[in-house]
This record gives sequence, structure tokens and C-alpha cells, in this order.
Amino acid sequence: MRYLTAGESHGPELTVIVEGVPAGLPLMKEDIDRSLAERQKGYGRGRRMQIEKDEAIITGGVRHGKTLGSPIAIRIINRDFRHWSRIMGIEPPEEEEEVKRKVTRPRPGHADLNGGIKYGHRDLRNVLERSSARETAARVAAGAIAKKLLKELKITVSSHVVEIAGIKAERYPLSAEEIGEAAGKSPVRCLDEKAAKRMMEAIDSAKKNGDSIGGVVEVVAEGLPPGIGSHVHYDRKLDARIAAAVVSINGFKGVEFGLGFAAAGLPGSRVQDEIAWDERRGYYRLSNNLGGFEGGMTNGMPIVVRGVMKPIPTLYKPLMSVDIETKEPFKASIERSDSCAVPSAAVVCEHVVAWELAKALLEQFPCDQFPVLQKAVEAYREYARGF
Ligand code: EPS
Repeated sequence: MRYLTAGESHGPELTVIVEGVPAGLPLMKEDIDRSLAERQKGYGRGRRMQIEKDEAIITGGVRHGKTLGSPIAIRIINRDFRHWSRIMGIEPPEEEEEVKRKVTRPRPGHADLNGGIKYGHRDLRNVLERSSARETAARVAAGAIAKKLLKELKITVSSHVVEIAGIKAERYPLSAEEIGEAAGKSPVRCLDEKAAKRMMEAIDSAKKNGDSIGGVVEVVAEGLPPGIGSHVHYDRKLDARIAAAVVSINGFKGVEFGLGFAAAGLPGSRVQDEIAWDERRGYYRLSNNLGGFEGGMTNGMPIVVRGVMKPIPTLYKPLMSVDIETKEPFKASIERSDSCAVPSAAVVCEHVVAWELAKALLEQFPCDQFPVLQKAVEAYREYARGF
């Protein structure tokens, strides 16, 4: 499976084409819209989210509620485009027309300057329009198809926020399904109500100060059989692919599985997960410190992956930068931004992880028909239980 996205933040729309989904997977527009709506929620978003109401326009690959095996094409309209139609127009501007909202002052922490140098854009808008996290709506649409495929294979993927601005949430022993349900009810996608309240206060205070804050999100996936991925080559290790996918999300600077960085301070006897077996479950581990991965493969335990998002770099509070026309230093000041997008980023993370899991399953059990995949995965589960 693979997908490509296209579209600029204030252009007419986002497009995603998803290829390699087997035929016969039940898929409705609502399956995608639910995910898109979830991504748009979250305390701390700016005014843009009041303008957009993301929904999937499926224009290929689905008929009568099932996938056809052909590429699935999805469009998501940018409602804000109506305010930007001249600035972001496809046609060249009239000769005497001045290009409005030209950007010559790169924002620290953004792709603006590096992208301008690389592509030779003197108007840095040509960079920031694509580097904007608006693109994650398209990735969530692709991930929603993966989530649907996984769900039909009895695999649940969900996400929650575990930290914002240094405020850490209490941990609860919940299933992936319970995590998803509870997170959806919290304005900051946090399961710990007390911490959630403090997180919202931190967001309010960042907003008041013209600043932004980051945090840590966690994705939990349950129901994968052991042995998905491979130890034999670096680019077949599934945890490595997931790590790359997580760090590819806008603003993400780090990733960890299970105990993650905390493992550095512990003896091996307290880190490795001891192995047990019973008739019903087959092989399992007595703990899950390694977050469901050993040797680049799933071990049958829940996958637990966390990603850290830096504070959004578009700030009302001015930071020093240099104008690329005059080379003069200036204080960057921006009009519109989110003060915290960590809850939305958790939803994005959930969907990019779901994508990697579905992709790995289809590599391991290649097929053109979804019912064949269902049978293959079920037979493999049975085999692994009795191995
Ligand atoms: C973003 C800046 C803001 C966010 C945007 C990502 O948009 P604008 O510049 O229009 O105010 O709202 O996020 C989305 C549009 C979205 O759908 O998540 C940025 O610079 O990355």
C-alpha cells in the first residue's frame, strides 16, 4: 500500500490517492469523516479550525460501500480558500497586481528559510503553504482507510495525550478501545481529568502570552499477531518504519516505544519482558516494557508508541529573524496560529501508525481480496498460538 497527498494549506483543496487496498473492504465516507472530525477537535486550536469542516469526497476506488481494489481518491475542500483565491490562484497575477501576503521574513522553527533556499522561492509562502500541518488532514484520510482495514481484522488503534507543557497525565490500565473512547470525550484527549484541566490552563496562559506549547502523545495498537515486520533487514523492521512515520508528522522531534528513553537507566532484568504461554492466548509477555516490539517485529503485546511534539513555531510573541530581501534583523510577529495542537497531533499519530501497521500486514499477506487477507491473518494467528 502507498499513498500520495497534494495540496497547499490555503489552496483550493487537499487530495490523497491511496493504492494497494484490497478489493471488498467495507468502506463508507463516514469512516473517514469520523477521523477527520476527530483531528479537527482539541482545545488550543486557532480560528482556522472554525472555518474548516473537513469531509471526504471520495472520487474513486469505492462502489456500493466496498473498495474495488483500484486506487482510492479522496478530496478534502479547504473552505478558507475563498478568502485566498487571488493570493493562492493557479493563474499568474495580472501585471500591475501586487502579490499580497508575500513572505520574506522566515519564522524560526518553520520550513520557511530552508525550503526557500532549496527551491529558490523568494516568496516563502511557496514553502509554508505545503509545510503547513493542514496536510495532515490528507494523511488522516489515508490512515482512516488503514484503521478500517485493521478494525475488520480485529486490530484496534487509538491515541491519547500523555503530556502537555510538562504536565503529565496519570497512567491507567485501559484497553486500546477504552483509551480511544475516553480520549474522544476530553477537550485535550487526556484520560486524566485533573491533568487535563491543568493542561487547558497552560494552553490559556500560553495563548494570553502569545506563546505556544508542545507535548507528548501516545498511540496504542492491540490485536496484532506476533512476527509482523522482520529482523532480517533494516528497512523491514516495523518499529523503525513507525518511528519514521511518527517523526514525519509536522513538529515531531522524537519517538519512543514502551519504556523508551527510561530504559537507559534500568538494569536489563527490569526491562526485558518475560515469556509465558497458555492455550487461549498462545505466547505472551508478563510485562510490556518493550512496547510490543522485539527484533523489529511485533511480539503480540499491545504496541505502545509515543511521539513528542515541539511547541508550534508560529508565535504572536516576536522572535528574532532576518528579512531575506534586506538582510536586516527583525522581530517576527504572526497574526494567526494555534497555541497548542497536541490533541490533534495525537489523532494524526494514531492514523500514521495505523497506516504502517496495515501496510506491513499486506506485505506479509499479499492479496487482492480483503476476505483472503482476513482468512490468512486468522490462520496465522492460530499457527502462532500453537507454535
Ligand atoms: C498551520 C497554521 C494554521 C493551522 C493549520 C496549520 O493555519 P492558518 O495559517 O490558516 O491559520 O490552523 O492547521 C490546519 C489548517 C489544519 O487543518 O490542521 C501551520 O502553519 O502549520
